[in-house]
Amino acid sequence: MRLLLALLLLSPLAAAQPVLVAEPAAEPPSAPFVGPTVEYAYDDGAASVIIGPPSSFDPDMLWGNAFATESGGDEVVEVAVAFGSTFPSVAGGVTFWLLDDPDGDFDPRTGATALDSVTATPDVFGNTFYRVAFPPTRVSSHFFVGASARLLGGQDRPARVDTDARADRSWFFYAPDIAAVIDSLGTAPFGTRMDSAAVVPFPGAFMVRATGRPAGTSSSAEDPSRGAPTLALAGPHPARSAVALRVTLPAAGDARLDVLDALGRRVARLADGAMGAGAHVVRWDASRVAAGVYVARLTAGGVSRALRIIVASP
Ligand SMILES: [Ca+2]
Repeated sequence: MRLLLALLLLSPLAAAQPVLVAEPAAEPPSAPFVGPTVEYAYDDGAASVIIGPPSSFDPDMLWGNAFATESGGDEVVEVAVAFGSTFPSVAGGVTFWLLDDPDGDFDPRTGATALDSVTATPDVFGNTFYRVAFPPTRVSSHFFVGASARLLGGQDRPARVDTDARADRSWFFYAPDIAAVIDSLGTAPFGTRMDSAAVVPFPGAFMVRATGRPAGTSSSAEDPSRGAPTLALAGPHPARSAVALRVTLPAAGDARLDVLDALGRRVARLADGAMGAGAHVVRWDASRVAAGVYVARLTAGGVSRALRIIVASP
């Protein structure tokens, strides 16, 4: 437990940040949807503690909340996170994750798999939420939303904790590459629930929220049945070891997804056969290929799509 204690570096905000940066007065842009929504949140909008890694290592850190899906909110369209003002100091942005966790235990280490992710660079800090629009994504009875980033140990403290709020549904992880363990968070080298008295000096809820709406209310512009097959990145990029690709098919049919190296040689075949209509996240384990540029090629519905992928050194 002494080791685990050393892995956590938590500071009262007042002590860590004697001078807070000014918060911008302008509201961040709102997400492009209208209609009734469900707001998932545990915090009350004011954090008293910020969390980051200790100076002994520079990890990927993931922090977020587990929620039970509410009626009328089973299609997640937005994730919102409030950041500590000591962030960011490493280029690469923040990855915002949505995981489905149907086993109902509010524990993302068991049974949770990533549905989608969006990478962006926050431009607001403090108790102002940075909002990220998600492709409308259906969740089951329970889900987990979080943010991950590559952090400088001892310097970055991006995760804001509301110590007035319940702590038993907030989770905190370190890993060398979060994307590589996102579908099996139980294997992350370090993970804790935020009410664990042994390792969490300041229990509370992370300021990580989600917005849901009734499933099936997608506008025609978002309807995957319109248009041609598409291929897009669905995870952090450049990738280090795990690459997530989002394939969207307007109609069910045969689809083939290959990865080619810079010389056009096939290095992986990720799909070859029947695939249903709609969006699918397909993962490529790039841990055994050399760093460099690759091309993902999707062939479906009589058309071909290519997407450039950069695999970074681990
Ligand atoms: Ca679970």
